[in-house]
Amino acid sequence: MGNEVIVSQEGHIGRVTVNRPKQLNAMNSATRSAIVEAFEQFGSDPEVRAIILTGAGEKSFIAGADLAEFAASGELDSVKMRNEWHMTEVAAACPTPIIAMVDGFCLGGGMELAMACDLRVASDRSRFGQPEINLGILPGAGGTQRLPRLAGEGRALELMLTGRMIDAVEAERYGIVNFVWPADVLEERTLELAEQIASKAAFAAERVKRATRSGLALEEGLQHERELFAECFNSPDGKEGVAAFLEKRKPRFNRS
Ligand code: CO8
Repeated sequence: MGNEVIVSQEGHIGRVTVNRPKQLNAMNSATRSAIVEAFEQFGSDPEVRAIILTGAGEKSFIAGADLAEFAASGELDSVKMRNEWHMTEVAAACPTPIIAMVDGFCLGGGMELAMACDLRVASDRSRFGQPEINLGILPGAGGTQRLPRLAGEGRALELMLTGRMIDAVEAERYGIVNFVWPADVLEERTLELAEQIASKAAFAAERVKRATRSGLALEEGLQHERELFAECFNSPDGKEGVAAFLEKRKPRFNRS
């Protein structure tokens, strides 16, 4: 698994830490596979009753997809995306409850992964956003489907159309985050929450999660979203947005 994702366990609590702090924990393909592997491993271990997903360092939870890898990837289609980005579905389907513990930037695919987890807690210095629109693409890892379900359609559209970042308090007000705590107690409070969940009947917890998820009828929406994402990603604006980020300049959009 390398050390880009650190997997550890303490008692009944499993922990998955994305460990690419120099890239603000942006996820490349290897990171995503390691996250999937960790969720599957913990999800099939009856000793593990709650999982914490977090990012290494004090600056970022996960700053989204690794844009350098994105820039190097060829044309995308929805099948390729499903194969490479199914970690959100794995998180949502994992029988064990997952808490996303956010300290710092929670952006793009990072926010989409957090939204696929069951609870989100954040330090007061965290910032959330779906900045894909700034890159000429869209939140293609479930964002267009999960954000409206958490925050409501109006707020979701506002965030996805402006690409603006919001702080943790606003994210809590929007319904994206369950709890906001000072950074110095984030760890301790999250562990308390995880222990509380771990102390309940795992059999029932799994079914609470499954029943809640099954009501969402996400599949059609996710497939539609993948198709639209691939169109954006393969478009000149999509290439321009990612290239501009890597070249540290403003993008020139609307190129056809
Ligand atoms: N990918 C790759 N590298 C990144 C990323 C990223 N997403 N974010 C930051 N980095 C790197 C920077 O390039 C920089 O590297 P270096 O030091 O080598 O120049 C380092 O991390 C530190 O970043 P900054 O210097 O930019 O730090 P700042 O504090 O100035 O800014 C920001 C922090 C605001 C977070 C800024 O880095 C930023 O805007 N990052 C990009 C965030 C972003 O746009 N995320 C969304 C990506 S798209 C996505 O996630 C789509 C998901 C859906 C996929 C669907 C299926 C295919």
